[in-house]
Amino acid sequence: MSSDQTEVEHVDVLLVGAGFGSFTLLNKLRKQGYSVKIYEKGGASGGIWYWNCYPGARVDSDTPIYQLFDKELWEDFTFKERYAGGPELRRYFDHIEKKWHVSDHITYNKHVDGATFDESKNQWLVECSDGSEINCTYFIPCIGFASRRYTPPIQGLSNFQGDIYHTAVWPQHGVNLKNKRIAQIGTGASGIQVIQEIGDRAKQLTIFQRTPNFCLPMNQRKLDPKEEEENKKAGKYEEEFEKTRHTFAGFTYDFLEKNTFDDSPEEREKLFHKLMVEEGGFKYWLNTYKDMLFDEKANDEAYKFWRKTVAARIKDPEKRRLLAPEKAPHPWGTKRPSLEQRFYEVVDQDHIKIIDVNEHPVTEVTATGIKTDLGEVEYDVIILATGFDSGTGSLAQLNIQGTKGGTIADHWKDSTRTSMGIAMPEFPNMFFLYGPQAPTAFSNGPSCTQFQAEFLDKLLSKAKEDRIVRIEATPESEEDWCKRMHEKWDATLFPRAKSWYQGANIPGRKVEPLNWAGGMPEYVASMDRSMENDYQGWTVK
Ligand code: N01
Repeated sequence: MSSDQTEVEHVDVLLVGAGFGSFTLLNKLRKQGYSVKIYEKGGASGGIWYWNCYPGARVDSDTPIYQLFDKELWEDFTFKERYAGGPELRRYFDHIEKKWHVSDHITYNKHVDGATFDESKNQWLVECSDGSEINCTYFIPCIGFASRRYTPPIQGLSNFQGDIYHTAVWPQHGVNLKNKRIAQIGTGASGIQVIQEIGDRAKQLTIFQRTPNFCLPMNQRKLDPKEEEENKKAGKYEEEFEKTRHTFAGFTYDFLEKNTFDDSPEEREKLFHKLMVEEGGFKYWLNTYKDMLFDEKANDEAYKFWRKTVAARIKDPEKRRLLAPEKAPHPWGTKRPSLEQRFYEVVDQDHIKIIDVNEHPVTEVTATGIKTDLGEVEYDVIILATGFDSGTGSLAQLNIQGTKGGTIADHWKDSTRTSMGIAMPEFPNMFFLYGPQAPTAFSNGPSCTQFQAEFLDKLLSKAKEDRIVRIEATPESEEDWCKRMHEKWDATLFPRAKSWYQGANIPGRKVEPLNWAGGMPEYVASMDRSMENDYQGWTVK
């Protein structure tokens, strides 16, 4: 009963967020006979692709692996480009809804605020911001690692009388930026995509850059529908999805079985050229020498080639210095490289300026512009491409109360702690996908959510069979996972970058590994082991 004594609806499983993770789980769990609902804060499905609808939004994983691993879905939907854009991804989500008849399971514009666990009934009472409540046996937020946006505390920002847009909550109706005087803060994945999309049509664009992005060529191309059909018939899609299970980042390729200095300088140059220039995408990052992300000298080689190749595309010497500096601010690939299309040519135009905020910090935003020690410049629009409180921010912002009374934010007060990046002690019957301490931002998103969903499907099927009503991660399993998280992380060069991979983008936040750096196969094996060993790492009742 709710506080006003009306009967509260009960479902077996409540999923939060209508993106890749929840759709995969919904389809699996309803086949098991579970009643399942999705609550989505936005007005349509797509998850990150609903909210991040800024100009130029596009995925960095290539077809076919950036979709649900389900023949039923791909047999009559073919992506048009090697790297799908935001609008096409949203059409793909419409396709899933229709094909799987899932609309009846989803409530849109429903914002989950918090939840409490009822020990006597072993179920969650979930509260929404419209005051409604729902009970569920299993509570599974699928809200990803980037649903809490970050806006830096910039002096005077609220005084600005022009328009301010954050890439993570871009207006659904779009924004006309033609002939506008634009300031953009941030050059992460979102920032690079916005710049290369709007740069040509802006009257004037100033990029406020704190760290250069070591972008890689996307080598985008249109896909031939006939060829894709033939690939499907020949079983290539299944082959590609299968490969993702066996690679570090859930892509179709993996690190090479050799180290950087196993090759001669000429061989190295040839390989680097092939990966970065000829093949493109993340190959230069994830299909390269296996010591690149572990050994400083090896990493230097990768940076040298990257810099030489990129610098050759930038005519303006000052822009070249800022975008491809002689000395790298962090080891190559320890912050996420963006996949660019004409980015360096676009920013090389005279109406586009770059201000390094380390050299010329923003002192104030005024009603009409932005001040640095170079003076004040007037703008019509400020774009904040300043990212997210990544990893933990999505879940920690919700008022989800554990059995000992604290929220998730309390649980993570001293450090982020999870069991296998999927659950926590004190939060029984609650699981989360694509969150902290899983392969998440180190992986192709749909691979990560697919393998986590497969595990939960097995876990909940066994629980049903064994008549188990309560599943909770043990404190020992959490401790063990955190130890392994650190061991894997500390062996790499990742700790050397001030990145959101470890929360270093938020002033005052604890710097700690937020993504599992041990690779997808080991991650999946860890989850499976817990099942093979009779719920090892879980307390079940
Ligand atoms: O966010 P970011 P994002 N003054 O945190 C800068 C996924 N995603 O939205 O690097 C000046 O990467 C900050 O500078 P620095 C994807 O996983 C994917 O771009 O911290 N600048 C940085 O340049 C992606 O990687 C896709 O020094 C400030 C930028 O703001 C992740 O989400 C598309 C600042 C923030 O970049 C995050 O991407 C979109 C300040 N005070 C998102 N504070 C695709 O698949 C911050 N910055 C393509």
